[in-house]
Amino acid sequence: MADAPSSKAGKADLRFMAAAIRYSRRHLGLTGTNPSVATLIVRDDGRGPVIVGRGVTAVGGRPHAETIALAEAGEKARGATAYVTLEPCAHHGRTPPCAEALVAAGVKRVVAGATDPDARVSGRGYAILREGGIEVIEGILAESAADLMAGYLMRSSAKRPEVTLKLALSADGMIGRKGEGQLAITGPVSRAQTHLMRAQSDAILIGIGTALADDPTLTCRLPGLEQRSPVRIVLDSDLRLPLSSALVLSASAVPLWIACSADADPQKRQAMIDAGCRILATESIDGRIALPELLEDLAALGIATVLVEGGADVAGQFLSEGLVDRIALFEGEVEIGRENGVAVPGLQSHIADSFTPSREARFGADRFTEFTRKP
Ligand code: AOF
Ligand code: ZN
Repeated sequence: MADAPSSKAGKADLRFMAAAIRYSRRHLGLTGTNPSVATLIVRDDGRGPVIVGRGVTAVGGRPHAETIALAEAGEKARGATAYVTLEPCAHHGRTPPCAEALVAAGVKRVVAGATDPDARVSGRGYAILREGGIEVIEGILAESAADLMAGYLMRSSAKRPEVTLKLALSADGMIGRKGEGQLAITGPVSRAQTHLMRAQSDAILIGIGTALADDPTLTCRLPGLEQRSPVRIVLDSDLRLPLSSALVLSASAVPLWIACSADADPQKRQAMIDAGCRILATESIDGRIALPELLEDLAALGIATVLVEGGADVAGQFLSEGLVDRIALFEGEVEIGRENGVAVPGLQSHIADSFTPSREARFGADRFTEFTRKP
């Protein structure tokens, strides 16, 4: 991640901001339409810097990180430095402005990561701090801070969610075998990682082809994280998903949203609604859901991050329409063979043309690469 250095920030500032960014991961996917923000309050009484208060945006989005960190620091906040991964808010929402709280607590310096694009904040948070006599250093590790809030930032600025395409590829570049349902391409460590990605996403999306072939549940099944399953979305223009599918049968426990075309059979629609599903009637072109419209609707419903999990056609459609922001590519050791294999159309050229690797890892025997869009 190419974070720009700043002349006013010392080594300790970078270290504490990096720690704040790591801490902000704690509530990823749990803060509703609010981003998961972290605040560290650090003071140095001559014997080296010490963290005296820390906070991360609470589950559900409130209280904000600053409120929690200031409450912990108490009087120790006076004269301290606050590290905030996002510009402190300036608006009277359901809580009073964090920028005013930092001033009132007597904080001396604020070191901030990303600027908040929310029209109620954008620059005004910094202005309140400065007017209150606080030294403000903006944009420290801004790219890393923004990376963890990409969904929030995308929803605020582009009015659509951030889209991550998750793919498990065989050693010869296939995502499955023709005519077969789910196939174990990657190992257990990769699968656990996928379930963690689900837990940290607002929604997970598949096409009707995958729903029919695999009959998946798409929930997060990591021990302890079962309650963190995202909204499940199926692209199903003609409402072909059976009421007896694992998805529909679990619709009362985990939300299931069906994107169908506006002229889909009204009786089938009603049956889905009665089974606990939410219907998203969307324009469709040649039997395919118009993705830009659907994404706009999802953003309006509060969805900031979408994990696209299959299959080949859906992946190809998102890629060719330029709607993928991030690719999570898991590569296993299994060979499938070209004749029987199913591939995502144009995957390699899309990656080469529009994406750049941002993270690499090994999960057991599998290789993992995350790609983000080229600037
Ligand atoms: C902060 N600290 O921890 C977060 C912030 O509905 P409200 O009142 O909670 O306001 C939501 C807005 O607050 C959101 O759009 C973003 O601008 C900001 N998020 N701000 O100072 C935090 N999560
Ligand atoms: Zn706030």
